[in-house]
Amino acid sequence: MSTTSTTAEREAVVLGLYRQMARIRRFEEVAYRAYETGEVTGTIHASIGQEAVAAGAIAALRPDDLVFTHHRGHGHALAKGVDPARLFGELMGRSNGVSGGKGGSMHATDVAVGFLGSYAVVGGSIPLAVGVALAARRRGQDVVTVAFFGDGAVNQGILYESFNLAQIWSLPVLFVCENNGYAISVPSGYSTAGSGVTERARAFGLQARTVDGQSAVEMHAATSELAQLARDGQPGLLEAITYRLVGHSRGDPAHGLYRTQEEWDSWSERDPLSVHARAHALDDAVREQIHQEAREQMDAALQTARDAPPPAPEEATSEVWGP
Ligand SMILES: Cc1ncc(C[n+]2csc(CCOP(=O)(O)OP(=O)(O)O)c2C)c(N)n1
Ligand SMILES: [Mg+2]
Repeated sequence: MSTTSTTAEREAVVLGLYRQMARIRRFEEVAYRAYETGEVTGTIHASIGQEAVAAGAIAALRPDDLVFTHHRGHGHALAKGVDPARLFGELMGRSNGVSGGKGGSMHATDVAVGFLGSYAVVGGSIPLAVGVALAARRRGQDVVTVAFFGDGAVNQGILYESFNLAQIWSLPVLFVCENNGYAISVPSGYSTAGSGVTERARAFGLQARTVDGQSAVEMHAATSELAQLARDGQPGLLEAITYRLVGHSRGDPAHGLYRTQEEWDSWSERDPLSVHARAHALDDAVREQIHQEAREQMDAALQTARDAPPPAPEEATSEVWGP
């Protein structure tokens, strides 16, 4: 939010961020149920607990800015404007899916809204974003490209090749590391040497900040600042400190064998929806109305996906590679 925005504009942003987080939360609760009953056939990874990162960061971008994400990417897709019915369709292998129902959760792409895809390969989103930022600049397009990835990607060599090229070519790219402390069951402190990805990015000359990933407003403010710098040719990195309140994927209970109940409880008190409601004194009735709308929207979206036919067999190889 800029310092010149009016109170009404600020209130609209605050409510908009809560609404977006409630939509993402509900989408994933519904998707997870459909996954457990077998309606979603491929694997999915829920971002419950991490919604402020997607909602805050993407609300600070312009509609024509571009987003790449990783395996835990439903929130980024929805915040970027992907229709939830088409995202459910993708998860359920239906023809209305954003990738024609042939990709699933980790190969969902919707170019029309600037959502350039979710990627299963850890770190896969990173070099693609740098390439797209280079292409956009060469075409004279005034857009910022954002790559979301997890802390599990910070020891992939490609991240540092990407930092380097982004910096020497002054590319309009913003890296957003969602540091939820674990790569599956491995704590980041076990696998990552030194002081972490923010310091590593600074060593390349990038503008880098560590942000409270449980605060949608902080994510919004930091992204506004760094996206503007990226637009002006100064690439950046945000390290969002966050936590997933669910297991890594199916078969991993909420806090798993690798996280203590105490740790989970303390992060649960910092659930991003509660943090936001407390920080902005959101009325219970207003919150309930927003959650009710999210429930209705996601139930209807699920039904639309259920009603869509599966992809036609003759479409099996179309649009799998190139147009
Ligand atoms: C190159 C590669 N290695 C291993 C895997 C298996 N894998 C899937 S998710 C994951 C952990 C990723 O952790 P992180 O990047 O922190 O994201 P989070 O799951 O915590 O959101 C791993 C190792 C993979 N998909 N790609
Ligand atoms: Mg992680």
